[in-house]
Amino acid sequence: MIKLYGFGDAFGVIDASPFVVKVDLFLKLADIEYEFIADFNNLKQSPKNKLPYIEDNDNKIADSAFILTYLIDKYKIRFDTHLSAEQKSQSALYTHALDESLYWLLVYSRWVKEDTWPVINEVFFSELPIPLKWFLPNVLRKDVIKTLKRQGFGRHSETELLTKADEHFSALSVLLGEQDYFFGELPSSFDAVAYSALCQFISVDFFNSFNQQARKYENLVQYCQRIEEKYYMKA
Ligand SMILES: N[C@@H](CCC(=O)N[C@@H](CS)C(=O)NCC(=O)O)C(=O)O
Repeated sequence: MIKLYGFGDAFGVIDASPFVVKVDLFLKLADIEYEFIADFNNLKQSPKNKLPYIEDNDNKIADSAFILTYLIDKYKIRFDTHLSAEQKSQSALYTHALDESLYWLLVYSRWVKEDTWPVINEVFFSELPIPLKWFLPNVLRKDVIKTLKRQGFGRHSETELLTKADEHFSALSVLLGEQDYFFGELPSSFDAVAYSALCQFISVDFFNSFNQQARKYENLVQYCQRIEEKYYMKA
């Protein structure tokens, strides 16, 4: 059976990483049996030192995008066949927008925002032994701040970053409209991507300005609830 390696549930969602949630939901949508192995230490065994990765017999595949491509090819997943060539191209570009732009805004909103960092510190690091928990969280936080500076978003003000985040939420809200899924009545692989990004703002159990901005879009909130009722048995 396929093994999916992630960090584990946090803030009321099944994983703190959108990329892990993406693969998890994809496996559910594709009706592929798998075992979810949640442990922060999975990072050490990951071929790319990031999570998620999967193991399928002797194959280890890392990176959510490559994992989805692997699963689609190997298990002949057909749930994107109702998409036109144009919609498939849109799905590819939207995925890059969420994975490579909205993701960094999520990172900022959790690791840098002064009002949210204490929540993250508590949830991620409270079980670390002393003296590790006295210094490791701050070392890691400094490293994330440096990464964001290099990536570029760390040079913007919080107001500018919130505006950028809202551009993603607003665009997703328009794209979804009144539909059940992003490309109509049936789910596609983009729904795994979209839900995985949105749930990290909408379904989590804390209330910073980024989360609250996403929650202003009623159809996105309902979309997350629909997916959770159907695939995560949340009422
Ligand atoms: N492009 C990768 C990104 C994976 C990724 O960035 N994972 C983060 C968690 S959200 C991680 O493992 N971070 C740990 C680290 O960088 O040490 C994917 O799509 O899987």
